[in-house]
Amino acid sequence: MRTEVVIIGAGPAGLLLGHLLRAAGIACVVIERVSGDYVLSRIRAGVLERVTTDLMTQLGLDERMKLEGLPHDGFNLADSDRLIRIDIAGLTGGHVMVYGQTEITRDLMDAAPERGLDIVYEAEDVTLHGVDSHEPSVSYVRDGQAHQVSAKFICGCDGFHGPSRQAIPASVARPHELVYPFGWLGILADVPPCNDELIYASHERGFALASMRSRTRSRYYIDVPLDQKIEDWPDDRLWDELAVRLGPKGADITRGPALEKSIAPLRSFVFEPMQHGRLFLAGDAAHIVPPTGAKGLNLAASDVAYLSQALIGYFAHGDEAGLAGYSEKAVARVWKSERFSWYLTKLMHRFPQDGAFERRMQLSELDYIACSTAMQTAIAENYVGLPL
Ligand code: RFL
Ligand code: PHB
Repeated sequence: MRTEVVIIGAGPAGLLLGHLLRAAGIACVVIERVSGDYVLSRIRAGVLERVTTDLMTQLGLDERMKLEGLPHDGFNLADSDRLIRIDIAGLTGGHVMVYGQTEITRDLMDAAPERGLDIVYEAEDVTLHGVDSHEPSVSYVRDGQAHQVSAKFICGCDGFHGPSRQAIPASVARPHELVYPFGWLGILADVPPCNDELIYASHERGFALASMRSRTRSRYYIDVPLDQKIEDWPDDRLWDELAVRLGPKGADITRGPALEKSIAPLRSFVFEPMQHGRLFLAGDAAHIVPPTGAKGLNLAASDVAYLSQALIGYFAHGDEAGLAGYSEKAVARVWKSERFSWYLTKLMHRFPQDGAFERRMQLSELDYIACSTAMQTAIAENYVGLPL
């Protein structure tokens, strides 16, 4: 089989890119390792920046997001005693949208057949060939049958563990990585959120986040050492810990049975360059941010905004300049998000090597943020999303 662009991975990056290319009349296929239901079962991001909501609007796929999403004009940082509200709307004129990654993914998957976007699910042994050549291709096995798709370009949107990044030779690869000594234990429950807006809390006992998916569905996280398992955290123990760590709002938590519980390790990672020959990387395939800044999905969306423009320029006018400049443009934005996510992670988490002095530094920084509009503005403009 032949097409113009093969996209590996049907996460938000791959699906958004596929829809944007189809909307411009470019033939493409998305190849995904697992089933659609499995992709939708992964509970991940909850906060969307304008760059992400704008792409959904541009595609005409924002109807449900506008109805069910919750625009948030602010969020809170907390220590044990107080909430510090960051007034996103007042300080930047913008807002973020609380709408789950699962929902955005579902909207993109549901619209695929009517928009002529082919998605091959449950493709095994996905392998890239000839990324340096003019005729790259991807092979895979489905239902025991071998397939090969050749194309002008391959877009690797296959997340941190996918094969695309590995297809870039070690001689040109520049990976940068920081692994954190904890993970986030998340719980999803059908209970009303403890607060109208998100709370990122830094407590003596560790980090906690109060988030939500709707007015009746809450998402909470705490940080846990990497050697801990889900079984160490029965629901009651987790609710007790959240009630303590969430400080002033801990008492307002409504408890309920977990619909989902999982532990995600935290990592900062940037892979440069984000292109090699005819292969382009986008989203988690090229970079990971710790979730503290709510940036991962939004970075995937900004990569795809740049990459789709470059591909559309190529197919419309044979213009190669956009493609040649993709990595440099995308990486510049990636590092800004990496910095913000790293900063908030360092500010809000207890690190095992830290002592009383480092803790006082964190509290003193929170104190400064509480009384400085300049600090709040810097945090708000990063949280709401830097311009493309
Ligand atoms: P994904 O979503 O990982 O999708 C990659 C897809 O590629 C498939 N794949 C393969 N396909 C074919 N062949 C192979 N060999 C393949 N190997 C893998 C996978 O099955 C998958 O379907 O990457 P993508 O599209 O780049 O999207 C990135 C986002 O998913 C990620 O950055 C966010 O979820 C990060 N994130 C958050 N981002 C935000 O913007 N706001 C948030 O509030 C937010 N919260 C979070 C998060 C991530 C979290 N975890 C679990 C890491 C909260 C958490 C807890
Ligand atoms: C979430 O709701 O899952 C969420 C919200 C904000 C974050 C990370 C995760 O920073």
